[in-house]
Amino acid sequence: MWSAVFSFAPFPDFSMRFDILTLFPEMVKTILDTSIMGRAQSHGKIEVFCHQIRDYSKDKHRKTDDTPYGGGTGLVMTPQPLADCMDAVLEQSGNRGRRVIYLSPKGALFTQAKARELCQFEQLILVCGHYEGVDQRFIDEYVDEELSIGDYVLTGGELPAAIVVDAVSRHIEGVLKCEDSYQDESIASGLLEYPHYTHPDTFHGRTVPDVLLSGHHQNIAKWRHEQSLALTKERRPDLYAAYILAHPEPPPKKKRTPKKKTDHAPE
Ligand code: 4H7
Repeated sequence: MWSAVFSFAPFPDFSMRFDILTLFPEMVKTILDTSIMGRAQSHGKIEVFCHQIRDYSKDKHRKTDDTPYGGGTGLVMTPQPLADCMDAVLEQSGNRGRRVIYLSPKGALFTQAKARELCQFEQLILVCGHYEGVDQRFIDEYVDEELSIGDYVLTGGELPAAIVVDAVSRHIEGVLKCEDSYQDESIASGLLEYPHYTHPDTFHGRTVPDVLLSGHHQNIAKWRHEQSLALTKERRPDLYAAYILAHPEPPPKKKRTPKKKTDHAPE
């Protein structure tokens, strides 16, 4: 009876809404309609809307870019289509706890901690720049936060936007199945993941480590942790140092020295 009532609930309980402003909406949509992000959308855990900035251009040729003031090479995205696109999104999506993010190599580094922080918002609006980027006046008026996914140069902010949606969505309840999230433990703890093996037990003459075939859960957990530690120490000394600081080794247990038996009572 209750389920019948709730199935007609007027408010869908979407956990998080993402709006992406871009000149190439199909590029982002294709990525986010696939695999786990696609499933999260069809299960109503996240909503993704891609908006074509060009649709808001008031130019007779639907232009969205122009030459930079002061000269120089390349084109800059003009503020009018971006601002009108943003105003339409803000109007559509009502009064929510939201954050407007501009993806650019000048932004603060996007990390796992930032992904966890951003999943608290009800809506993220992601602005993708192309060409030389967007007019600074649009950024000053609308953008809360500028983020970079890493120290490399890309042709547009579309892939970074898809990466932010993916990394943030993983923190929303119900997006990952139990077995998907289980794998997260080691990286979330600040260590790199241990190596994984599946069938067959011999492949091209290479065997699976014996401990994984032993069925001894405690030994397996210990082996995996040791592998994670060794790999992190070798490849990411920065992460390793932070991990060791946060997890100091417990002091070695003192050996108990048996009390000497005395004939007479202590004085
Ligand atoms: C916004 C501003 C993000 C978007 C400038 C975007 C790397 C990242 C872009 C630019 C991006 C990242 C302008 C940077 C042209 C490159 C030659 C698109 N690249 N461009 N420059 N690391 N590129 O998150």
